[in-house]
Amino acid sequence: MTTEKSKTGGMLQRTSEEPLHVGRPNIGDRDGLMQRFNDLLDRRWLTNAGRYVGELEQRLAEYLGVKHVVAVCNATIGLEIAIKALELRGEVIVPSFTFVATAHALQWQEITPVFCDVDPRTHMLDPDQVEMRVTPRTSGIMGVHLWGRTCDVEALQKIAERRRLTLFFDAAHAFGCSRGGTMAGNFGAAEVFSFHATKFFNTFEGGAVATNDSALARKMRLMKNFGFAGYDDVVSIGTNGKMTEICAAMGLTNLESLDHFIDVNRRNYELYREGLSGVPAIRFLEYEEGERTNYQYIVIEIDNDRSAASRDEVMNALWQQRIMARRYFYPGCHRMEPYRSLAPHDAMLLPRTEDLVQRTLVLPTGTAVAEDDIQFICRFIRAAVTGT
Ligand code: T4K
Repeated sequence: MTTEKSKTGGMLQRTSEEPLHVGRPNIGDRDGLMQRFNDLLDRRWLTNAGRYVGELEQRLAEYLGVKHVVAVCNATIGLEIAIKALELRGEVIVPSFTFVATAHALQWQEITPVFCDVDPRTHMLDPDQVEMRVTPRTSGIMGVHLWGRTCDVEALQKIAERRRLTLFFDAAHAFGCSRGGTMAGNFGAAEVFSFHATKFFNTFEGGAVATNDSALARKMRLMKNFGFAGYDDVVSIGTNGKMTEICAAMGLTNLESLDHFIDVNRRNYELYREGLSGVPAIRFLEYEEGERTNYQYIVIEIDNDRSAASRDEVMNALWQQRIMARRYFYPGCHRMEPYRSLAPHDAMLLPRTEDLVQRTLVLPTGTAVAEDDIQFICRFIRAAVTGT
């Protein structure tokens, strides 16, 4: 890629027309994928307890070291099924700084998501704040592992035990991550992963609920298939949460390239760190030493008071270069409907979330992003933030 000085503010110009996305899908071995596609077409088995879904569930359970993995059509439905199977009701404490699916999965079942503030260092639930949001109506806590790190599981577990609440996790970002040497998938009553196209490990659309509770797993397996225990035998409420065979084929294929995807993400992360080091107005989200992580999001915070350009100005300038950086999770779930109308004063209780949504910027990564793309992005952001 070549670059040159532009007329405006010494900004650099990107010459490639190809947009750079935050969530370009990683795609494993295409020949292997096509073989699996042909095989499932030959067998004419497309969904409903297919061979590939069974194999994927087994491989995932081995990888995570967890007893049960229930594959689902996406993480949102996975969350809904877990919430229903855990018999939650009333209120559940969640962060507002998350993708809106976290809150919607509760509200969809007329359970109130009670938004709680986060630790500004990790962007995840602050246990002290959680404690303050417990009421007699609270039935659970849904921790969200953001960006490829796990939240403070131990502190949340203590609160849950003391207050007799159900603890479970939205682990949409945490596939392949560990805490204290234990893989995410083993914490709380259940953990829900997303395998959406934009996740570093994808099944086109998809997700999985992991649990070590056999009774819960059985219940969720029934629920994802309308409650059918056998032909003509419906034993519980259910929905259609099944993963298709074509999605499982993609998952099995991508699983074979998982280490490669993580290596590329780590390389990208290190390039960004190096390229943006020593800029006082930029804070990098760190990963935890000694833990496994997928490095799947490149998250920076721009200090609007110390930067020559605000976060939004930087993002808009990047978009003009076809670098589609995202300000996840702006403006916070509490400022989205229906939550904004249901609890209009929540913003006052969430000062750190309010601050974070103005500072955070997520940058392109994954196998579709090349080294010189990252070097350009870093030079561009550095110039915008330092005003040079
Ligand atoms: N909990 C959390 C914490 C989550 O982050 C999510 C989902 C969920 C729960 C629910 O999981 P799922 O039910 O989706 O399994 C995206 C994803 O759709 C969503 O899965 C993800 N989190 C969220 C953080 O990001 P959008 O609205 O930002 O997607 P979109 O279409 O703007 O795409 C993101 C980027 O990826 C763009 O830069 C374009 C690029 N892209 C996208 C697709 C779909 C591609 O290059 N190719 C593609 O095929 O939500």
